[in-house]
Amino acid sequence: MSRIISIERKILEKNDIVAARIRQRFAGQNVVVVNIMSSPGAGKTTLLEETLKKITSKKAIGIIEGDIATDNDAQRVEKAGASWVVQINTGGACHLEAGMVEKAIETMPDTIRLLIIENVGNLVCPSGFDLGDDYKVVVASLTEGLDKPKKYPGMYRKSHVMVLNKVDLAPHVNVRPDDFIREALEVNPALEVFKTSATSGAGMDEWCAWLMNLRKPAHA
Ligand SMILES: Nc1nc2c(ncn2[C@@H]2O[C@H](COP(=O)(O)OP(=O)(O)O)[C@@H](O)[C@H]2O)c(=O)[nH]1
Ligand SMILES: [Mg+2]
Repeated sequence: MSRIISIERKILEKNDIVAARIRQRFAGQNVVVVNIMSSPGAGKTTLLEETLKKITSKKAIGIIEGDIATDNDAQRVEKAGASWVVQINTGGACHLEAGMVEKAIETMPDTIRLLIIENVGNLVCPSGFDLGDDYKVVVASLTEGLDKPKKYPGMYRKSHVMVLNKVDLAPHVNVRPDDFIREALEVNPALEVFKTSATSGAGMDEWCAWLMNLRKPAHA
């Protein structure tokens, strides 16, 4: 049993070394890195497509897509106007690791000021792996049910921001957005919260304004 624990620690230590390297590289270039995480289907790619349509003319945005298989999401965000896109296929792994990101950014042009990473859909593993990011965002969907922040506290504790998406479905799923937000804040009172519907456009202006005004934080 102790052997399993020490292997896990070694994997995480190796990941942290690479993440520090990524953070150092982007600190020098003043590139802000945002790591977007959620369960599968919460609406990460739709949120990114709508975000890109609104702000890509004002800022050069690079996207790294993480999925177990397919390049569907890379195609979607490319069509929506991303300046540079790489699709990572993990081939089975349920999260991205810093080594995958370091490889992906080898071809990233210097013009990119904001790099958004869409992690593999999963509410557990992605939050355990530092990708050299500055901000972690959890996209929650109202359809997941009220109990998810407390069932998956690691994800909510590690995140700086929660985007509560699919608020347009509130009448159909018996979950009030404000109740979901209260549950999430009980897990992490420091969360900054946005309420969105990526399909109707509600709340998108506030979320896009936050992204546009991001500054490189002091850690970097
Ligand atoms: N009603 C509604 N559906 C949404 C919203 N955002 C995304 N969807 C739908 O949810 C499904 C999954 O979205 P996708 O962006 O692929 O999720 P991802 O797996 O987190 O990237 C798609 O059918 C989207 O059209 C939303 O705000 N409201
Ligand atoms: Mg997606």
